[in-house]
Amino acid sequence: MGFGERSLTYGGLADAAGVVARRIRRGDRVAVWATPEMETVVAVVGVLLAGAAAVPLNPRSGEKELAHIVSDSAPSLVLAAPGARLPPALGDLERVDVDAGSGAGAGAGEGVPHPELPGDAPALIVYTSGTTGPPKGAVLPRRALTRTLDALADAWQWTEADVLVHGLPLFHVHGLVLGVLGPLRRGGSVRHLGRFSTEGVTRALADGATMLFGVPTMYHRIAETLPGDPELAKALGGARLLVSGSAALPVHDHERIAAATGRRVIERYGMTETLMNTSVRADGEARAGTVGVPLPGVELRLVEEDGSEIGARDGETVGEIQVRGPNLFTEYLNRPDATAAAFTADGWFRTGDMAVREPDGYVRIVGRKATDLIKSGGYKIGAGEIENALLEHPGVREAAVTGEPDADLGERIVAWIVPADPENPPGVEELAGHVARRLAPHKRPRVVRHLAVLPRNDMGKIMKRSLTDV
Ligand code: MCA
Ligand code: AMP
Repeated sequence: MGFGERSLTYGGLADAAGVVARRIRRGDRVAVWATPEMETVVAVVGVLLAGAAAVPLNPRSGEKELAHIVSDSAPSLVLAAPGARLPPALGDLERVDVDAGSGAGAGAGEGVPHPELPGDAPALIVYTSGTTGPPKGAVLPRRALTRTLDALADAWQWTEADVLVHGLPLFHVHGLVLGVLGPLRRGGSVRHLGRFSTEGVTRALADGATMLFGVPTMYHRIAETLPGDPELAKALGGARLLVSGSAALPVHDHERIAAATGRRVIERYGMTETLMNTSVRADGEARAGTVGVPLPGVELRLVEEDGSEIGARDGETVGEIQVRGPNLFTEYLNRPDATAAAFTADGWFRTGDMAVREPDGYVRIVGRKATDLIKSGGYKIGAGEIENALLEHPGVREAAVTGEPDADLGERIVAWIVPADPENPPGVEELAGHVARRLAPHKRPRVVRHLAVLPRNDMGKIMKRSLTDV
């Protein structure tokens, strides 16, 4: 495992994580200050070794978001890299510094009990946005992690010989489960870039990495860079597998990358709550614009509005994707209402994603049920939580948030504001800073538009579909 110049062997990881595990009680919830560094991996592995559940925290979370996550998940302590500055919102939580070098393969982790745990014991609690209100904690059992990673190994012919490179954040499923626990489960290697850059990708692939994981924004930036960067084209051309996920990769970017490198990016489709559902297989046809076929163990169906199943595989009939399988979360922490609403009576999870199926079973996602969910840079962001944050600004009387198409981010967040003082409306910098400080920088509006009134229907509900820049 490598982060920049630093690296850790399996023996070193076992030792350092063993030292962490000794500080943790089985069954507890433990917060992890998830900076893109080695210490985050040691911390998460230590928590899992101890039989506890890790709650990864975005180190850029604002006060309000952090306060919510900490009070909702009630962790017994927070693990952090030495020297990391923790904000006041973490309050009185006991802090334990993680020493990634402890023992350094000398056996310091020996003697740590490896509890036998049932598959439904919680492993991770990952916070994810809904359409309204604060993010919900998806409780991911140990079984979901192992089953999804083994299914991906089958689909991607992923082995211990693979060296994965990526620059994904470590507080979401993509970077943490697929990007870190994935290579560890295979006994392979991972090189984390610290932060994504096309130079970092070139260097790692030229130096023997075999797989690249990224969100569409990263592949878009690669596609933009390729024409002037033959080294990048060569490096990508030599990779075994280029995988995109977390949002749709536009066909234009697929085609530009294929033309410049001779390699096709494959897409997989997942969700925080379900881990991975489908993928284009390494031995299958990489068809741009599709997310492939259901992974081993995953049942997938499309349903009509009334819940009836769509049997047709005509590439035309659109329905909501529902899934069932060992890859699913068990519940939203402290939210039995939301958990119940997320499942049908017979245990299918309602994804809210709309899709068609091709005659050969390939799934093509065509949209989303909720207009109040925005995918920007691969992050899922609820319009409601941004509206609430905006309404806490003294210069804002009314607010509505929408997502607009953006070539780089997929969608960009747009705030429609009725200012408290029309003579002196708050600008984009002011409101972006306000939201970034309270929630997180990726949730900040990129565009602010001022209106005299918000368009509402007879019921008083804001008509978001009429909020377009025309
Ligand atoms: C700008 N910045 C600010 C402000 N404005 N900070 C505070 N206040 C402000 N007002 C800072 C940002 O923090 C950042 O800092 C820099 O300016 C640029 O920000 P931005 O343009 O937003 O982003 P970016 O740095 O260009 O990042 C693009 C990205 C990122 C790398 C693609 O969006 C990303 O990492 N996305 C990955 C999302 C992901 O992993 N999703 C998985 C969830 P600085 O320059 O210091 O960084 S989905 C999932 O897990 C499911 C299961 C699935 O299917 O995968
Ligand atoms: P999150 O809640 O952040 O885990 O994001 C899950 C959502 O990301 C899914 O419900 C989809 O809308 C979207 N998503 C993930 N992978 C893909 C993909 N390959 N193509 C299109 N959408 C995707």
